Amino acid sequence: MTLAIPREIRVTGSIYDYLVESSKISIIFHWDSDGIASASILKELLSRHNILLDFIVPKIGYYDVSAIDVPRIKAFKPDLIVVLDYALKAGDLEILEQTTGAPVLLIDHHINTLPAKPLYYNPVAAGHSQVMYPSTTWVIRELLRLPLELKILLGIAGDRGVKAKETPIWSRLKEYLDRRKWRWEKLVELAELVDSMYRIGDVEGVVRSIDKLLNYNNDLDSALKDNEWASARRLVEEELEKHVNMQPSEIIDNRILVFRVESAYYIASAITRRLALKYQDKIVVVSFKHMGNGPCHVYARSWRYDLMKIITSLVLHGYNIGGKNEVAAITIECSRLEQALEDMVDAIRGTGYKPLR
Ligand SMILES: [Mn+2]
Repeated sequence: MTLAIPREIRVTGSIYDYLVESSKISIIFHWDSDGIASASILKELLSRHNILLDFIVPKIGYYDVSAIDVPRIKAFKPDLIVVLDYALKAGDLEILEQTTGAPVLLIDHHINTLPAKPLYYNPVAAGHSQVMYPSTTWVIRELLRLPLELKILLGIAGDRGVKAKETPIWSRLKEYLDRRKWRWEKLVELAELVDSMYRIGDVEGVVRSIDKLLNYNNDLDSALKDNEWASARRLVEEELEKHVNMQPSEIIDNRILVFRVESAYYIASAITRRLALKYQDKIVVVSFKHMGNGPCHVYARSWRYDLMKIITSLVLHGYNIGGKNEVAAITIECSRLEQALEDMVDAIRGTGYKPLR
């Protein structure tokens, strides 16, 4: 499947030509492995040209234009802004364009509703299946017709983990892995290492990771031995260990276990995953308070019960919630955390505990 190349791009031949015609580009990228790998791919391509690049990490945990350092972009005066793997809503993208006066080139694969603009490349928002686009690196690969390499795989490993083996593109990945004699688990491990930078809240470390990936130049074994990533990973593991051994603060209907977690790290999703693995016949609900600038969350995850219905019911209550059958996550102002926890528990009880599948 190929993306239709929009008219304006076709004039100059390709998106690559469009990029290299710029002299200054601000690149806003998601703080996770896929975002970092995507930024790294662009840096590698553009560094061969005389283009000034400024890399910008949005405020971790937030997904709107207020998370972006717009004054910094204005001061840099780019002639193009590239947004990678970061699902801003259409209105926010418009604000970004209007306040900076620079066009926005968007490359992403998150579920989103976007107008059909020539510089918006989100095949999932354009109606293609999400399983065909497991990462933003995969979208970039297609757009720029790049050969498979470490950074492209890292994006997939970060977003899909071991589940990448269940996607339709797995056979293509497998062929490449066999040729390089790489095991997919090693790529998932690298993604864990790289993701540790944002989990400990090290924004500069996130930016440094772009260059680290470039310097490792497709050498997986060396990347896995990176000291800075490894020590961040150890900090994250210690923090997770600390919380995974605590007792639930409430048990409801003998099915719901409520945990209250406070951390200065961005581990709401990771800790919920660990606890759900430990209590596989229950529904784990984590009320997460970030002890810093981050957002608060209520997460629910289960291996046994279907949580899909609670998403619709909590959306009706006006919550900012996302998820799948096995997981639901509310992002909430910390002052409203207790109320959100209560509403999450009520919503789960309202489902009548329907088993998964
Ligand atoms: Mn992604």
